[in-house]
Amino acid sequence: MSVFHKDGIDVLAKAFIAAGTEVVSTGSTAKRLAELGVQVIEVSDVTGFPESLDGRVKTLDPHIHAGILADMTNPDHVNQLKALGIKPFDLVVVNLYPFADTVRSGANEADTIEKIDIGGPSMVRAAAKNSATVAIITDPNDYALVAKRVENGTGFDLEERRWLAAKAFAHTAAYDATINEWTSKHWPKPKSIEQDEAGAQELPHEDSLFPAAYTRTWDRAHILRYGENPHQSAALYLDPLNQTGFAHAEQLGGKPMSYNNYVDADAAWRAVWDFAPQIAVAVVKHNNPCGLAIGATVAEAHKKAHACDPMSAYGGVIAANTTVTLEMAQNVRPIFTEVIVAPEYEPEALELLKTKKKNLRILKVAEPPRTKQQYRQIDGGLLVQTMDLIDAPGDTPDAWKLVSGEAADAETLRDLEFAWRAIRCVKSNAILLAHDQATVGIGMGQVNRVDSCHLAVERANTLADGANRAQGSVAASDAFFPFADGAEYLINAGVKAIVQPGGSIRDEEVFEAARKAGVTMYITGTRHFFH
Ligand code: 93A
Repeated sequence: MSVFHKDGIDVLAKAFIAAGTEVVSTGSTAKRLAELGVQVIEVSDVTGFPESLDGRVKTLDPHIHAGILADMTNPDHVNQLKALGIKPFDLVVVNLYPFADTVRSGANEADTIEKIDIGGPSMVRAAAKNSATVAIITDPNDYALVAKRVENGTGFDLEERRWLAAKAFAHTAAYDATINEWTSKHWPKPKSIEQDEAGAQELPHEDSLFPAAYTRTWDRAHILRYGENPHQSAALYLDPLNQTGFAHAEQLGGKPMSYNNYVDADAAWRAVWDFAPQIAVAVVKHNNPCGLAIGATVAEAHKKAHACDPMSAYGGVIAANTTVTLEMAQNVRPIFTEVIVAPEYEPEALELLKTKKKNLRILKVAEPPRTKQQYRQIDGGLLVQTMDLIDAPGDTPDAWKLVSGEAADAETLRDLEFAWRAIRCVKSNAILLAHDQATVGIGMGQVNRVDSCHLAVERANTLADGANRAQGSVAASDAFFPFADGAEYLINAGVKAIVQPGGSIRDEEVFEAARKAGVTMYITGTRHFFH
């Protein structure tokens, strides 16, 4: 028995004492077991070798490993062990050095390396390989089960030992993958090797941006009630190296999160942080914003975001990038909302939401998003890309090129920049109309850009009071206009300025349509497709 975390070992100790089990153990585990009254044999007494090199060599010894690996159903192994004077083990209990915890704690490199367990996984893998005669325990949740089997003297049967072995291999695989993730991030391929690799393929992005995509490990958090639809099963897995991200949100109220809640709330959470340090609120439905705004206060930002499309906001998800105030909570109260996510809540705001909106899932997330890679499974493969963050060249107005009309005044430019940032989270093809740093009409997810233009204008102009919000608004397009028709439609609807990537072979026709109408048009050179 060799465990880093000593929690729960009293249960085992009691069983070992009751059964008169002979226990071999390492340094501090042995000490703890002895304190609990177990007759324990120090590992160095078995190996005849002191625990050395600051504990790096404790159990790495044939006296231990032959005892674990001997298949006692094989007479030859039995004879060899006898000749060597080595006793076989029936049970191995190991709890590895906490590598992921150490990385998360911000430990320096030397301390992190020291927490790479070598002897532990060797014993785990040896015992798992030899499930024919050895039971391997790596999960403290199984201690009670071990105690039961030890106390009643039955031990584990073969089927049980194989299941334990499968669990153990999953454990060491995940452990190594986490180490791999850390090392590939911190120890990238050096220039010296790249230069010496004859004919090395030039990669457009640095290899180290994709640490261990295929061997990435995720800890299963819990099974979800169902997936995107009730007939699909689903689970949430957590990144062992990021315990503060959105997936680790603290839930302060409401029903359990559903699969779709996670998808939408994560999208909303990402969207609002694209505007930091400004105060922003997003209302998201089906992974698309139906309102997004910046405000002087969070309540104002929410009011503006909600006003974009009050009908669609029904049953939506709300995200704020700052503390939710009582004023905002009061405004949210009458709106049917699935999830609210924010870094913090005023106590009175939280109280109001918890008591007056019992079904509202209230999430608190410690940190802005920092995920750098995105994965998408395809049949027989996995696509990996770096995340689309709003920091590409071309994302700020100083990098834009004026191709039509007069340079925008400060207020228009502010709205254009807002619209450009907001377009990042709208599913393609995306056209977004904005006014006063708030969306007023969003056309999303259409298979041609003109339809998105129609939708954005229609949404802008379908408020109950008959307001024509397209008139005098600014527009952003997530990718270039392939033809002039989309831009013309926006111009005819009264849009006063447009920002778009440019790059179409018909750019000149598009620019010309804007020039003819005296509409300001900027090109960014960057696009923000989102599928
Ligand atoms: O440094 S090690 O890789 N070298 C070893 O030989 C070894 N044997 C067990 N780490 C080793 N262990 C690990 O020590 C176990 O996996 C466990 O996490 C820990 C228990 O040490 P102690 O009983 O002194 O707390």
